[in-house]
Amino acid sequence: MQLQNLAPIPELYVSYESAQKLKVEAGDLPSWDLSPRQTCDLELLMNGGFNPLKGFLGQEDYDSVVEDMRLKDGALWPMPITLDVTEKFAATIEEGQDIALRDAEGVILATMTVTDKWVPDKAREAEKVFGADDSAHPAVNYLHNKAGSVYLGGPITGIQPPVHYDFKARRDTPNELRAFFRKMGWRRVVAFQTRNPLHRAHQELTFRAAKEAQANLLIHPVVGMTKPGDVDHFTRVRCYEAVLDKYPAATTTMSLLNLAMRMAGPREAVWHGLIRRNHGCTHFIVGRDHAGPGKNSAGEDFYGPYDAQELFRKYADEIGIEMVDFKHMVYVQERAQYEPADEIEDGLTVLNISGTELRRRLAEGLEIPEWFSFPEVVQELRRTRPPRAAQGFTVFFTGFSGSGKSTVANALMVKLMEMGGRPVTLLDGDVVRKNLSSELGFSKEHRDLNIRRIGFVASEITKNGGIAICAPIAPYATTRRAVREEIEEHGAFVEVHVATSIEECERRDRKGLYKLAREGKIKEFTGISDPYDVPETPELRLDTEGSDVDHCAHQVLLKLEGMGLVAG
Ligand code: PPS
Repeated sequence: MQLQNLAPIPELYVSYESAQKLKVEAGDLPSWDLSPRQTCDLELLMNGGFNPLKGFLGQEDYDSVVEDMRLKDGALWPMPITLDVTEKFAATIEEGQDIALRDAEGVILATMTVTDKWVPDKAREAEKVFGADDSAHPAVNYLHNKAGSVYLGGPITGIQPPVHYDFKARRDTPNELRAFFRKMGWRRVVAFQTRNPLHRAHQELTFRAAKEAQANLLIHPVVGMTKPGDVDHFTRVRCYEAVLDKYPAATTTMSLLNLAMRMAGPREAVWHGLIRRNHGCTHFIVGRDHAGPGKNSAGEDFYGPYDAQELFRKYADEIGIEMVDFKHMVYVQERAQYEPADEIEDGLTVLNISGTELRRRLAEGLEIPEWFSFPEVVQELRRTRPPRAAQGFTVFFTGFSGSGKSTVANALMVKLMEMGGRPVTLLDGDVVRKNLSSELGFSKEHRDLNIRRIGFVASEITKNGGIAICAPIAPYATTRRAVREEIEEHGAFVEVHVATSIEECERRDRKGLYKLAREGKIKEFTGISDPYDVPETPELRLDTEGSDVDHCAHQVLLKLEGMGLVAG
C-alpha cells in the first residue's frame, strides 16, 4: 500500500472576495431552503469530502450511480447525492438558471447552476441503492415520505460552510485533516467510523487495528444525521472525549464528520471509504453489518452481515484505501481482558453485552459493569438516558369522532397527575382546534397540518421529560407514522386505537354531528364521507363498547407500566 498523498484536494469554495460579491448577487436568485440532510451533503460537497463530485448529481450521473455505482465518467461513486425539491419550486426553475442554496436560517451557503431537472423513479432508486423498496429502511422511508418529488442537479459554487456552534475545535475539513497528518508526520492513518458511543471493546479493537496496520488512529464519528433513535451526537462526543484519554498519547486523534448517513450497508461502506480517503486516511475499519439499517418489514436483515466487507474488498483498490476487518472483541473473564472472539479457546468464560441489552439496562436503571464500559461514558449515557420511568413520552389516542378518545384521555391524565413526578399535558382534538388550529378545516391537507402541529408540540414535551396525551381523530396512517418518528427521537410513542365502531359512534352521536353529516350538512366527515385508516399495529387497542371509561384508562396505565414508562 502506497503512503497517502497528502496534497490538498479540490474544494468548491470561491475566494473570500468573490464570495462576498456573489452573496450579494445571489440575494436576487430564486432560492431553495436546504433540508438538514441537504445541508450535510452540501458541506461535504463544498469541502471536498465528496470529491470528485462537483455538485448535486445531474440525471446521467444519477442514473449511472444508481445502476452501476459509477459516475458517467467511470469514477466509482456508490451514493446518489441529489437535491430533491418540491414540484412547486421545480416548476419555477428553468434548466441553465442559477439558484441560491440557503440554510435553515436563510444564510446563502452556495449557488447552483441547474443543468438538470427530472422526476426520479424512486422505487428503482430504493431497489438498486438500498436493496429493496421497503419503507422499513430509513433511507427508503426518507425517499418516499420526506424527499421532494423532483431532483435538480448541477455544479455548486461554494460561498461559505454551514455554521456550527458546537465542538468547533473538533470539526475538520478534509484539507484540515490532511494538513494535520502532514504536520504530525502521520503517513498511515486508520479511520474508525462510528455512530454509537464507544465502550471498552471498541477501544480495544480500534487500538489493535491501528497496531496491525502500523498506523495512527482517527476516530471519525458521524455527527450529521445517523439512524433515527441513535444517541444524540452531543452526548456521544462527550463520551468519545472521555475514551480518547484511554489511548496512548499522540497515537490517536478524533475529528467529527458532518455526514448524513443513509444506512445503506455495503454501498454505504464503499462511500465511507471514499470519504475517508478524501480526508487523508490510508486504512478504514469495516465491521460486521457496517451501516446496517436493522430489520426489513418481514423482520429480516436487509443485508448479510459481511456484505459490506465483501463489496469493500472488491473495490478497495479503486477506493484507494485499505480495509481493516473488524474483529469481534469479547471479554474473557478468567484473563480479565478483551480478545478477538475467534481466537478464544474452549472452556473460558466469555462476557458480552449487546446494544439492545445496554439500552435495556440504561432504560431500567440497572448496573453496567466496569469491564464493559468506562465509568465516564456510563455516567454521560445515564445523564442523557435516564431510566424509562423518568423519561418523557407521548400517548397518542386515535379513533372516530365520539369514540371516547377525549373522555379516556382525560381520565388517564388525572390518573397520571395523581401519581405525580412528571408534568402532564393534554392535547385534545377540540381544544387544539380552538387554540392551535383555529383557521383549519377538515380537508386532508388541513387535517395533516393539524396533526403535525400536535406532533410538534408533543415531541417538544416528550423531549423535555413531560408526558403528552394527544386525542385527535388523526385519520391518516402516514401522518401518524410521521408523528411517531418525530416523537420517537425523544421518547416513547404509545399509539392507542380507540376502536369504537362507526355504528356505535353514530348511535351515541353525542354532539349531534353524525346526524348533520348524514344530512350532508357537514362535509368530509370521518367515517361517513371521509376515510379513516385503522391502525394496524397500535401499542394498544381499546374496546370501549364493553367497558367503562375508568377501565379503559386503567388499561392504558397497565400498558405504560408494562413498557416501563411509569413505575409499577
Ligand atoms: S383531525 O382529522 O384529527 O384533524 O380531527 P380533529 O382535530 O381531531 O377534530 C375532530 C373534531 O372536530 C369535529 N368535526 C369533525 N370531525 C371529523 N370530520 C369532520 N368533517 C368534522 N367537522 C367537525 C368533531 O367534533 C371532532 O371532535 P371529536 O372529539 O373527535 O369528537
